[in-house]
Amino acid sequence: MTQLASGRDEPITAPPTGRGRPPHRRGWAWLAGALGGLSGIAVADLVAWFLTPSGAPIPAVGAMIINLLPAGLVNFGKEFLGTADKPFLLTVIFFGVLALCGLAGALELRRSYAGGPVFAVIAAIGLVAVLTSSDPSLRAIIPTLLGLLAGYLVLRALIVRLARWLPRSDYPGDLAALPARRTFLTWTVVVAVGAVVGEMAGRALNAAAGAVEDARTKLQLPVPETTDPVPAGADLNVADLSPYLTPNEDFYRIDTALQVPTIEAADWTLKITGLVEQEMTINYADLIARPLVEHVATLTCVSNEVGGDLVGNAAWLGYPIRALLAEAKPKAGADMVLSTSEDGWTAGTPLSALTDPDRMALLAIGMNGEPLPIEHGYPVRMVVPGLYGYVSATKWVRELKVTSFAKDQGYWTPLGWSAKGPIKIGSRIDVPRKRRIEEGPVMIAGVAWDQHTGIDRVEVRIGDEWYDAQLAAVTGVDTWRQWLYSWSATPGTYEISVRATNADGEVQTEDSAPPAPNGASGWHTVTITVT
Ligand SMILES: Nc1nc2c(c(=O)[nH]1)N[C@H]1C(S)=C(S)[C@@H](COP(=O)(O)O)O[C@H]1N2
Ligand SMILES: [Mo]
Repeated sequence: MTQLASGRDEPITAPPTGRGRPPHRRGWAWLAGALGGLSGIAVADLVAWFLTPSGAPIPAVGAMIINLLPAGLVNFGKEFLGTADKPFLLTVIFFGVLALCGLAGALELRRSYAGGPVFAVIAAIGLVAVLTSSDPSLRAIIPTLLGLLAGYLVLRALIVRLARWLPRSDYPGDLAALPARRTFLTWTVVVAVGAVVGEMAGRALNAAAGAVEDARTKLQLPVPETTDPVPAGADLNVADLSPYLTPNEDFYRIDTALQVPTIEAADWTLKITGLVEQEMTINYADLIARPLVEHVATLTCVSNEVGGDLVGNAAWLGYPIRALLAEAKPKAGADMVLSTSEDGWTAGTPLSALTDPDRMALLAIGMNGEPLPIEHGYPVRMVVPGLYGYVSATKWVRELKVTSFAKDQGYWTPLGWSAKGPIKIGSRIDVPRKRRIEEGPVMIAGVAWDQHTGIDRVEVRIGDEWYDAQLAAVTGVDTWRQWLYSWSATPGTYEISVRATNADGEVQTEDSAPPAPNGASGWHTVTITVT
């Protein structure tokens, strides 16, 4: 018995006694199971906060239940409980899960691994819920999976120790049960404290992130003084062709942030420091009280491969950076602005691009008529037409330090990327998307860009012949331009390439270069078989 009580790798066995289990052990087993469940929920919530808010399983299950319930019942709940209906539902789910996990604990005590299926079923419901949510993604399943694993490991650890704790009354004079009991109780207390603290932290963090998102959606954007009205002919309305303005939810996202910074607009400030005559700090209210402009500009990532999709076009609402810099008054010797984000990421932008009266470099607060989405830099980011994002487009921006390229460098520069990153001429074939098509009239269409210079010509090569594409209208030189060529396709296999010419007459080079160190080049080419 001594060995059973203290052995580490004993299987869980029923106590060798005919008198059955004293009832209190069952109670402890339920508690152990519920603590396993709570640990699992805590881990899932913390991981969800870290990775993706839509991965938190309980709110997802709540939303799923509301969707599944008949509308009448949902409305009844709303009338009956008012705004408490959602918290009420979430509380019911929470304690329902803990009760089921308690059951899993009782089963586990009776037979090794018998609690596993109960945990698996609970997790499966959570997985279905996150995958059918309004914002489903593969990474949204990670919190629930890790929660399942952690929860079940905790349950096992507690039940194994509980099984070793044999009632002393069955073994008069055997003190071995005493350390076993102490071990189990110690584990229970440690797990309980850890799980409660973890879950409280997870909830607080998720709630804070949720509060920022709520505030964001309620924000009323000021009306800009000037806008770039999008001309009717900017969109050629070809099926599958990238729309002129990229919807926010389709806009590519690139950053080094593991956890998206969530900043309340009311807490946001921007410092302008360094080589300036007048250091200054501006807050959100000051910023949006200024005359704002809306400017359409295409953002491109230096990592974009030829034919890649790390490029998007949006109407940015913001305040010209040059106006702020004019107040701060850069000193002689400065040629760069090092912008720093909430998460410490930095970009080094040529000062000249930010003070250029002809270039609309913005501190942006809005994107396509909405407050900036959190993952695109809410509450404030930089957008500088003509420069790759890594040297200009700092999201969650908190500081502009006026300095020099000789003294400072942005995040990616020491990692092998050029200190300066003017955008290269680019063009892409979007349609046809299919590589095998039928003969007859076919639209070949795509987008071409050379921000801040503008695109004047796009040519398509089909086989050996070059053809001029039709160009769509644009708001100005800072955006991409749709192009279209209608082709009468006859059977055969064709290589189709595209090249653009900018407003300075520079033709996009055929020489192919990889993204590092200063952007990819070459002609986007696709092979199409016509049958
Ligand atoms: N804070 C922060 N801002 C950042 C980055 C980053 O990693 N952190 N990446 C930059 C890069 S490389 C690009 S291409 C653009 C992308 O902006 P988007 O995610 O809104 O498309 O953001 C820029 N701003
Ligand atoms: Mo980028």
